[in-house]
Amino acid sequence: MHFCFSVVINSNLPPLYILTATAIEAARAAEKAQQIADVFAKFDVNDDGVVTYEELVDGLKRQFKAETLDEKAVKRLFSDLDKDGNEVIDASEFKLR
Ligand SMILES: [Ca+2]
Ligand SMILES: [Ca+2]
Repeated sequence: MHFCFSVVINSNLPPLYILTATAIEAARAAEKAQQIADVFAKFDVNDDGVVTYEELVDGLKRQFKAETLDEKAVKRLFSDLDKDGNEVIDASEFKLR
């Protein structure tokens, strides 16, 4: 313990701190990836690995408990997410903020 403290105090870039920070970053990134995967799975109802426009609409309705949605806004969201323009959103394109 004493050694750890002296490392932290004596160095401008304490290795222990960097290690801890990196581990926390990695854990956060993993957690975020997991959260995105969870949300993606909720939208991908038929579990074929892609979210169609219909699945996005249904998913958003469930998410926001809405009967109707602003179709223009959903279309814009869909085309924003569908980066390669193949009319489906795959997991790598799926990044709701
Ligand atoms: Ca699907
Ligand atoms: Ca796509």
